[in-house]
Amino acid sequence: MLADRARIEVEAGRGGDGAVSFRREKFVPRGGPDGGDGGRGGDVVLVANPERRDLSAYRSRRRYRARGGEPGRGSNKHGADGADVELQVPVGTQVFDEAGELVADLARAEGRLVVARGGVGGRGNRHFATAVRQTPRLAETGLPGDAAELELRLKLLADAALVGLPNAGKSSLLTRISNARPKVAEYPFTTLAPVLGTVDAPDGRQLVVADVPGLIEGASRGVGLGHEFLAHLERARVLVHVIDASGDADAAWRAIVSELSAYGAGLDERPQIVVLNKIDLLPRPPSLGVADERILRVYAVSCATGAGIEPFRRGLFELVPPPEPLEDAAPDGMVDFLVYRPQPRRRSYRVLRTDRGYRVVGRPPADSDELERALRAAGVRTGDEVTVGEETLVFE
Ligand SMILES: Nc1nc2c(ncn2[C@@H]2O[C@H](COP(=O)(O)OP(=O)(O)OP(=O)(O)O)[C@@H](O)[C@H]2O)c(=O)[nH]1
Ligand SMILES: [Mg+2]
Repeated sequence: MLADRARIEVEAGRGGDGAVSFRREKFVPRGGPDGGDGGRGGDVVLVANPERRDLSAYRSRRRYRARGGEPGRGSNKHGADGADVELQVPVGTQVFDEAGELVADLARAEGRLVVARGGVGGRGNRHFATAVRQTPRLAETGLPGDAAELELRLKLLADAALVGLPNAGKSSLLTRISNARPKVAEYPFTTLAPVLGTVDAPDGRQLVVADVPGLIEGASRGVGLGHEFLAHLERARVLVHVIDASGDADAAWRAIVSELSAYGAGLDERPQIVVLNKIDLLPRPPSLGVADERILRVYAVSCATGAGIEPFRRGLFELVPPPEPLEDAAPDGMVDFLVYRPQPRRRSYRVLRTDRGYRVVGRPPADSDELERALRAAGVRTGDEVTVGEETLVFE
């Protein structure tokens, strides 16, 4: 079954601490400070990978943490940056934050989104030398990395999508025209999750066609399998409306169109190719009684015998318009590189590590819980001394 949703927790790496160190040289009794800076923490990055089909990789594992930066060392040595964690997701993945807001849409192959930015490394003690303080016994701690809880949702990138009542023969049609082999059976709601198939034209063109579960009247209110699969249709440029022509084709057409319009998102305005299926069961070729400007063309086929399938397949290539360039496409053709900032972090204070413990400089947060979290994130443990302003406290 296609995994089209996943919830993940991401945490970027903490920046490495700056070092407290002094030069040691022969004949130089007191060398100057030479503590290097800590490395940056690794980012957590989503990468749109065209070889991924769904989000099943994120079903079993939910938490992803990037490595922290290494601490700085003596002799002005920088700590190494923490490695990034790259999470491969299918093209078409949308990212939502905890509030349910859409953060990004990875609609293009190789698009990248930094979902959690690594913390900056702390500065080493050489940055803290002044005329009066020539042997600074303090250095900055690294900043924590961003953390976020995200929901990933996959919207299939199909050129065309099959819609229709259950049992109309949508899966049979996809089997006829594409490489996909969805389950076909004589009972309604055989298809429970969307299936994609690739249709090849003799000239090498390819179309991706989605088979989605059948809709019934009331689907937009949650009847049957409901309408949640309709989200997958939003990106299809043409709908292929499959109708069992051995029944009342006009009524079937109206029922589906009213569900599409109840769903919204412009689905009911999408151009349609109507496929009247199961003509092997009819004495005469059927015709559709509705005339509607959304209907591009009507085909009569039999998925059972193969009659009419070839003209339909050719028509598909003719009627599906070429993809529109994405609005956000970079003008120079470069892949998107986006950064999602969960909470913009501009801190009014820093946490310094001293030889006795820690010192908070600047304007510390009024909220003591926030300060405690910041101290913990900086590596402060129970029993450590923390100086805030003029006060020195023991961290508990
Ligand atoms: N006689 C005849 N039967 C057909 C034809 N096309 C499909 N069927 C049968 O109709 C039944 C339903 O076909 P499916 O392809 O599973 O229909 P579906 O629209 O995908 O159904 P859901 O997945 O339940 O929405 C199956 O028993 C098929 O064998 C056809 O052209 N002629
Ligand atoms: Mg089906």
